[in-house]
Amino acid sequence: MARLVIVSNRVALPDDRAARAGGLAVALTEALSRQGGVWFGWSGEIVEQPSEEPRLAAQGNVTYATLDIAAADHDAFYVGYANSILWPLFHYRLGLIDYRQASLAGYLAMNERFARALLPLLQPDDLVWIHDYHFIPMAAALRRLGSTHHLGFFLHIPFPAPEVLSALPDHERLVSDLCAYDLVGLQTEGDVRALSDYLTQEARGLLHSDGMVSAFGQRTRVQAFPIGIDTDHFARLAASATRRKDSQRLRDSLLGRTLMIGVDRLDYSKGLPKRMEAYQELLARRPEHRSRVVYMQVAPISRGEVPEYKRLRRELEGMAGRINGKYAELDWMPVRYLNKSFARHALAGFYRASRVGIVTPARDGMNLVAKEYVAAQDPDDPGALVLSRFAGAARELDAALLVNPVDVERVADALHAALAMPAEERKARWARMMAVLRARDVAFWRESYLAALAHARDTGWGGIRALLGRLGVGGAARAAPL
Ligand code: ADQ
Repeated sequence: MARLVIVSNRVALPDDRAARAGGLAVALTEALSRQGGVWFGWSGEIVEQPSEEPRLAAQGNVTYATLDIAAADHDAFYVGYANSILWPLFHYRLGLIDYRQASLAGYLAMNERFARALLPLLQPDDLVWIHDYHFIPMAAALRRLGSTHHLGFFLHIPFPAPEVLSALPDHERLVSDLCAYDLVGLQTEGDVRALSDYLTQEARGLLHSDGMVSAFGQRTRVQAFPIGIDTDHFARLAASATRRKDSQRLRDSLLGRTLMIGVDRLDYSKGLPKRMEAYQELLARRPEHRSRVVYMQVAPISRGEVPEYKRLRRELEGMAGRINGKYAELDWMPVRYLNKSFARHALAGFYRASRVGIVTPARDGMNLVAKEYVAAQDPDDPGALVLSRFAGAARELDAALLVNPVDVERVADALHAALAMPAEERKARWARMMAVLRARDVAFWRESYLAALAHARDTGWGGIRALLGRLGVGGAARAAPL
């Protein structure tokens, strides 16, 4: 069995319990310990003079290799290009893009640097699986250094429509670099359509009947792999969490009131201000819910160094304060707004205690919270999910109450419908969603992706490239005719 090499911005190191707790980290760790291999990425450390050599730690047959980065590189690569250009662009927020050429230069330079540090760790038959928008140019950088490895990429965020993507001055370079992978995995069929449209319309590429795409003098496979969660494990966690102290404390604090929950990183893609507005609209239009429901929004601060996130934080504090100021009673606070992270078992218990899950991002690659909320429910008395049609998860969870988050009045209606939904309907909707989550869990996602990557190696351009590599003509592969 080929070794697996995972590349991601943050590495779930063996001693980092918080980072290793999530379903994705567990799934990747499982595959690594089965196949042996390397997990490579940023250490999370910003230092004055970073070493070019990665720091290595081993556990069993897995090596963890991490690089520190300098403050200026962090600003250009992570804060700048990744999070102030690509993140808003891929989430359709063109007005929030803070474009700087220095950010692009930093992004490309960091990808080169990471590629140079990774290459010596690779063995010829490794399957290399690179994650997310921080590392789109990594394959091209590795190929320039002569790599003939089988390189796969998975994008966790949405892929934007060609009209949106072409607002980026460097769009051609970015997509051309994406085509240096043997396999490009995206979250949904909609994302696949968006990239295929770009390749055919903007890049005059060709879609082949076998699912391959040729563009920019390269050949790659583009396919949807909707990410899942560890459904059964999460369901068990939620069932046992009801006996835990934090769940009991939450239940006691409600004094019999109905709980609605939102759990999101504090990010403008998650649609939080519109969600607060919708809740306010619910209280305004449906006075019967006043004093009877509590909306708890858990929103840990993320990317606090990016100015737009600071602004969002102030806006939400103001909104939560205004709703509470307007509607609170002596013994009732309509909104509980918490900038905190919780352990997974605590979160699982909170979901289960909530009659309504509110997941209304403006755009989201998938949204795992929607899936976790469903998995955490009591099968005999499940809650209802109100879900944005712009979350990738809406394709699979179409038995949720689907909403357009900008239509605040209709979202308020959906919240009311969720609160009023009879038990039989809640059970029927939940059973449909749970069946999908069981069939397409995170292990299914991982195995489908890895099988497709191995297949791309055996059959596609990757196979020819690997052969050329074995014959010692590595770098030439990129220039070869299709
Ligand atoms: P995110 O944008 O981070 O992920 P999401 O899919 O919702 O969004 O995942 C968040 C994860 O963090 C969930 O597992 C959730 O439980 C956890 N989390 C959130 N708030 C927490 C808190 N307060 N305490 C503890 N845990 C918390 C990106 C993309 C998504 C895509 C994922 C996976 O933006 O669209 O679904 O990657 O591919």
